[in-house]
Amino acid sequence: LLHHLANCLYVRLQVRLSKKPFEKMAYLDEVMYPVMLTAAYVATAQSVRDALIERWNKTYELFQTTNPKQAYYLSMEFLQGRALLNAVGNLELKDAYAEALTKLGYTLENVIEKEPDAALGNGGLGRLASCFLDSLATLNYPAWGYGLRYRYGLFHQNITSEGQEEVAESWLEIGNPWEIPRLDISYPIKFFGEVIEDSDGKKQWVNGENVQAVAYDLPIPGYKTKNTINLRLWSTSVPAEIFNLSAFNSGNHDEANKAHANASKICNILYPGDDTVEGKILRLKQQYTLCSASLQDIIAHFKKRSNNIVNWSDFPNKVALQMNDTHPTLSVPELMRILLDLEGLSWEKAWEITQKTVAYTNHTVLPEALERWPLEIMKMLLPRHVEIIEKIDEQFILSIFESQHFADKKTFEETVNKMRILENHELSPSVISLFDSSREESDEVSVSEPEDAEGENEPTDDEGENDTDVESLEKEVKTIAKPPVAKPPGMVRMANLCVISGHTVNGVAAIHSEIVKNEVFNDFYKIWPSKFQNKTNGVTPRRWLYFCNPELSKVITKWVGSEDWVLKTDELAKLRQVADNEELHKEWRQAKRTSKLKLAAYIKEKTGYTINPDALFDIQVKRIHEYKRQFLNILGLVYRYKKMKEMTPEERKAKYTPRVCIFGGKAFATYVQAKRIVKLITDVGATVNNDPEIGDLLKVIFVPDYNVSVAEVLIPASELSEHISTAGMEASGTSNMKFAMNGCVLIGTLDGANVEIRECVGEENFFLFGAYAHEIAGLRKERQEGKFKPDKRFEEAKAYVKSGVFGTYDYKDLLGSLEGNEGFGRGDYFLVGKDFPAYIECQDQVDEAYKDIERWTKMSILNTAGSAMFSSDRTIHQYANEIWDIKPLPVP
Ligand code: DL6
Repeated sequence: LLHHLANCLYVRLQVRLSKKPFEKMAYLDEVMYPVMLTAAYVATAQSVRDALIERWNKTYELFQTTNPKQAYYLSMEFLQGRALLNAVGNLELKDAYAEALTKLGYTLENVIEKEPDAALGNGGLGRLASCFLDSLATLNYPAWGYGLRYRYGLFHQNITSEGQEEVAESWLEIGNPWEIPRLDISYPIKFFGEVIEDSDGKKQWVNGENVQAVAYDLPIPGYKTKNTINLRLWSTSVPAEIFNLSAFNSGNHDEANKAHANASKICNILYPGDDTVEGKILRLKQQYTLCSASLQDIIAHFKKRSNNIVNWSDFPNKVALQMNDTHPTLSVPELMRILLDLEGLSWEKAWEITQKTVAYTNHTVLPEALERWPLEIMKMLLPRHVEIIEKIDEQFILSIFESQHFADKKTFEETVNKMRILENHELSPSVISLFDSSREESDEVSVSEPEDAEGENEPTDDEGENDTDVESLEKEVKTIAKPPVAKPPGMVRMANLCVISGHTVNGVAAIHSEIVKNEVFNDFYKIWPSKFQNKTNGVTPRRWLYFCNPELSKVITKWVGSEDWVLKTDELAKLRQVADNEELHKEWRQAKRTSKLKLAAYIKEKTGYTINPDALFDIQVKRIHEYKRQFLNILGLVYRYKKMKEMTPEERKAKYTPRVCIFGGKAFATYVQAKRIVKLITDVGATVNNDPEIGDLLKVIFVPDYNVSVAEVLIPASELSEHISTAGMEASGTSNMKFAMNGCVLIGTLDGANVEIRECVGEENFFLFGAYAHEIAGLRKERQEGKFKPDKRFEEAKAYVKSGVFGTYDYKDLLGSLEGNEGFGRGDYFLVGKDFPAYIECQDQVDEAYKDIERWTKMSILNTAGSAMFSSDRTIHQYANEIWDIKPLPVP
């Protein structure tokens, strides 16, 4: 640290000694200061990292020598955000670092802001993985995370007059002082090639493209514990010998570099577009790299910890592998392949071990998000894995056949086709013949059965034959008349593979787990009810309250009597007893105001808009998606603005509470409708915010480039937070938990974790509106039948957008999605029109409630008090006890 700072001071001195005119010097200071600040950040991070490495080593040694059962969390996404504040906070060194930096002419706050966000994720799923790591380390569980080290994280979002613009996010530009490159730990990864069978009938996967996965370790410190676990991220390269030296020397540089370029592109970006075959191959390569490298690593640990006396039956007693959604599904055939082809186990043994080891978390019920990959592409890229998947599929079909009675072949085929892993794939001849022979047997039996008399009315053999003749003739004619229909391509349903292979399947909130059991995977639930569990998500109270909201944290600590709540969030419930205390109310509001002022300054800097810190701060931040219904929110604001314009200033003031409505979130680059929603929000903002008649009564702000660090500024300042998805579509949501913890009142539908949050904070402290999940299918049907009559106010809002008040952009395609009755993506599939009247009426209740500031403050306190169960510590204890069977192992 001193070395870096000395360098910076030296540069400063040189500038001063150069005796440039003052203005020039000031300019140089301006240029130099950010550079020095970055250097100060890197230096600070490196010194913290030293402490982390020491703890990391102790933890690793303990795991190695004790050999406990360990959980491995495989995820394509980890949304870590910044590490510095979290690390010094968890090590309880924040004050010491702040003091040291002040002495050197910096502030910890400024230094912290120099760290780029590690955005190796898209949204809730990735952030959940990161919260889980924090809790696993804090609770001393033996666990590691595995992911990919993307060169570019989730894109940086610029907001221009055209809407969202995506720019590559090169978070590694200044290096990553937190990571430890482990060039000593690498594993071979193969793609393509072919499968051969040796003379003993053993399968071998040969030839093809070979790359290597290299480990980069990120130490993850627990809070108030020495335990520091590992997030191992894989990067890809090629072994040195693969470099084509002769091609290079003969001037064919691109050819020489081809293998390198191919390998490095695997970890270039998160979620490369997959509309093309190349895109699909790249995504599958990413998924396979994660699974194969992690499993090779896990097996290497297992062998080392067993002192190389390997008892494979013991593997599930030592390893719990959690698949975070379906992206790591290839872990199943990869573990099977290793056990079968490399370790020589029988199919039965390998299958038993695999099933006991892997578990699957489902994070979405959206049909388009349940991954399916074209079989032909997978076969080309991973030929041996497809053989294994085919065998698992067949084994599953046979088990269905054996365990259930089917009235006829058609019912059997229908059931199997719904549930099997391979879609649009012929049943194998052995399955068909098994079915046919069993039918023959049962037919034979039925001849002698007395019930056969019931078949009296069936046609005689002769009649039957005649019928068949006519039928087949008809069929033939139809076939000639109709052009042949192209056969749909075979697909691999990853979720079905997960459900069939995993010992446990869990949803992420109570209502979501019910939908998983009763709708999405109902056929499986009927066969294996005990496989299905619920694990309501959680968030780490360290990052999401204690560190990001120090003002409120101080107030909480004072009123609950100690800082124990940071580890035992149940303590927060003590706030209930003092929720009416005026002194607490004053301190609570003061803390909120400090956060609001901070956010106001941030918004000024990023958008140029000035906002009133005394207005109600109403925030909706999350990925932009039609089901999350930012569209409902902005149409509600359009209606509000229209009404305001129709009133006299006095009427306006009497009716409306001043509000700052803040949006943030990224639209997937190819999701056109979501990008139109962003454009509409910014267009509405541009009109409303510059309307002198409206002034501070309404501001509509789009905060650009929403990410973890931006959330850390927004959430503490929020007073009302919007979780307004179409009921039944949001698996859980986790920002709803963060907002509630920070004393924010929620407005929302009965969806995802909203349901449980409302129960915990009290119905009177939650603004509920909208259709219920069980009504949605009926409401959609009603629409399709043309029975839906839209509310007049909804029509008004749409017409106001169409009128051009918010600019010249043509919103016909966006508004068009709310019209008609023709199914997905059209016909208002997300029921914005249906919920609109309830939503704006509920917002009127919010206005009223905020006018009574004591009532509002109490609601806010009760939200924090009721948020205890939404700590990821609770969630992790449940995973540990009910899925993984792992025990804490604290470093002494
Ligand atoms: O479970 C974490 C998070 C939930 O809170 C959100 O409700 C859900 O939308 C999100 N799911 C995904 C699904 N992605 N895929 N596949 O991100 O998971």
